[in-house]
Amino acid sequence: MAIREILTVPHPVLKQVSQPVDKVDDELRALMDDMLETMYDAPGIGLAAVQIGVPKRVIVMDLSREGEEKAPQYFVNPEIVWKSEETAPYEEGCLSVPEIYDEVERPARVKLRYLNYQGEQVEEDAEGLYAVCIQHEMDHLEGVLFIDYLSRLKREQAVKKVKKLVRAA
Ligand code: K2U
Ligand code: ZN
Repeated sequence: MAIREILTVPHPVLKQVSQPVDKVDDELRALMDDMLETMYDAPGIGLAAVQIGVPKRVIVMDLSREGEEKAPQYFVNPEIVWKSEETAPYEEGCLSVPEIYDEVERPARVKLRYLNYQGEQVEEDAEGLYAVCIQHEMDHLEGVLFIDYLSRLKREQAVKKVKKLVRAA
C-alpha cells in the first residue's frame, strides 16, 4: 500500500470525466487499497480515484467516527439509479480544494448500484452523510467539484486561495 499525492485545484485532471473499469482484479484492488490509505492519511471520509490522478470510475469511503471500528466501502462503476425530490443542504469540503467549505444543496436520498471490492453487484439506499458523500464523489467522476455549484466569484476566490496555500506548503 502507498499514500499517493492528492491533486488540488486547478489541476486539469480533476476536470476529466473518469472512464469505467473493465475488471475488478488484484490490480484494481491495489489501487483501492492505496486510495483508502491516502484518504485515511489526509484525513477524509471519501476519495475518488481521479483525485490521485487516476481517471477511473472508482470511489472509496469510510463514514465511521473517531474511536469506532473502521468501515471501509469500495464503489466500482457506481451509478445513482434514483434520487429523491426532497433536497438537503450540507457544509461540504474537498481534499482537492483544501480549507474551503461552503453549503451545497443535494437530493436527500439516493439509490446506488455499484460493484464492490470483490466485483459483486450491490444495490443500496443512501441518506444523510452517506448520500452527501457519494454524490460529492460521483461528481468527481464527472469532473465536477463542489465549488462548481458556488457563484463564479466564490469559485475564483477559492481557487486563488488554494493556489496560494499550495505554493506556501
Ligand atoms: O472528495 C473529497 O475530497 C472527500 C471529502 C468527502 C466529503 C465532502 C463533502 C461532504 C462529505 C464528504 C473529504 O472527506 S472532505 C472532509 C470532510 C469530512 C466530513 C464532512 C465534510 C468534509
Ligand atoms: Zn472532493
